[in-house]
Amino acid sequence: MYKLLRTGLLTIISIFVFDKKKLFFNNYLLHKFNPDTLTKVKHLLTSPAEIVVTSHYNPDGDALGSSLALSRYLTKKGHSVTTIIPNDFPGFLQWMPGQKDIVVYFHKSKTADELLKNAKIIFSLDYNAISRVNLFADQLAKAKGVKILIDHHLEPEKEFDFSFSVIKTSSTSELVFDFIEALDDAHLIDAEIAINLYVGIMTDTGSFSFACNYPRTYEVVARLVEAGVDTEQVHRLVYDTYSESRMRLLGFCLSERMKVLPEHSTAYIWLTQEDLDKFDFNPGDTEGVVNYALSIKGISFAALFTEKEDRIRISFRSKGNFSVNNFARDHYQGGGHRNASGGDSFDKMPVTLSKFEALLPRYQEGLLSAAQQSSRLNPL
Ligand SMILES: [Mn+2]
Repeated sequence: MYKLLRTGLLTIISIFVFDKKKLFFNNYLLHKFNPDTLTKVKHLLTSPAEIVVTSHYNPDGDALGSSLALSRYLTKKGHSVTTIIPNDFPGFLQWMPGQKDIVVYFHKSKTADELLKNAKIIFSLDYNAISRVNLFADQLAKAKGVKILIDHHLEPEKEFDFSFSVIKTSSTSELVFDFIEALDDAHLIDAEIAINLYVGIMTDTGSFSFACNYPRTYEVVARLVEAGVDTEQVHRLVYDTYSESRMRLLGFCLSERMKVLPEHSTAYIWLTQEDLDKFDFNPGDTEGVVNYALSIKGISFAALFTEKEDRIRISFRSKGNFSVNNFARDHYQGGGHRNASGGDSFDKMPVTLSKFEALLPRYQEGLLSAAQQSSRLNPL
């Protein structure tokens, strides 16, 4: 009887251990690319070609970092490469290595159209749908070049010829590192490439505070530091760059424009066009503002409503299991990641805000459980 019990127990334990191993193995595999896709892309890149690297509208640190790094890598491989982005990027990124060579579609649409038309290969970095390049979506859709996606957003479109889409990763920049390594070219990662990739990983994880629970992220970062990144200096260059008016706008947001709804574990901030004018608004000035609302104890859902000419742009952030990707998709024609997404409202500000508040009771259970979950150390 005792023997039987012991055998049974051992079996249960071994199943449990096996499952854990399998789980770990699967997670690890998620970082690896489809070998068949990889072989084909590797073959495609063997002879020098005209290549265009593109990224999304309102490019952020990851969009630029991944694009600049991939462009430099491909240039080192002997290709003729141009990076095209739809519109300007914020001032706090205007020191990144190689950024002067970027073609900004808004300013040079003719040049960009020619490049897109003639490109043999077009990379799409850090976005999951062609519409995300906004200004040149039509030209990109029409372009004859082979389209290759490298991205970490949910639900990528099927419009691409080859797709390296991995959700469980910190950033597209991390994937570009994986991509270069998978092509056996890790030795080509120099300081310039490494700095760009590091900017992408650092900004997309909010300086390693979210989307960074992957051992692989730290392995990659270790390699980037070895390749010559001064992480402290990069942090200063990106974050210690507030203008006085931006800092005062942040103060205004927190003192005058933030509403906290503890009963729904929610906090939101709203800014009208008038507010923005008062603080001499520059693109990028509200970057990160929404995270302050989320960092209040007990808050699991935060939103920032910014009035634009024709719409109200909304940024959503959440903690834990509450999916702002679903929330933005279901109510604001948007999407993104589970804990960071965006959408639009076409109502005026007061209506937008009251409609938003009216939605919250429907999500009560999820909001409270996310708040509870994020206020304790969860079992390993
Ligand atoms: Mn990204």
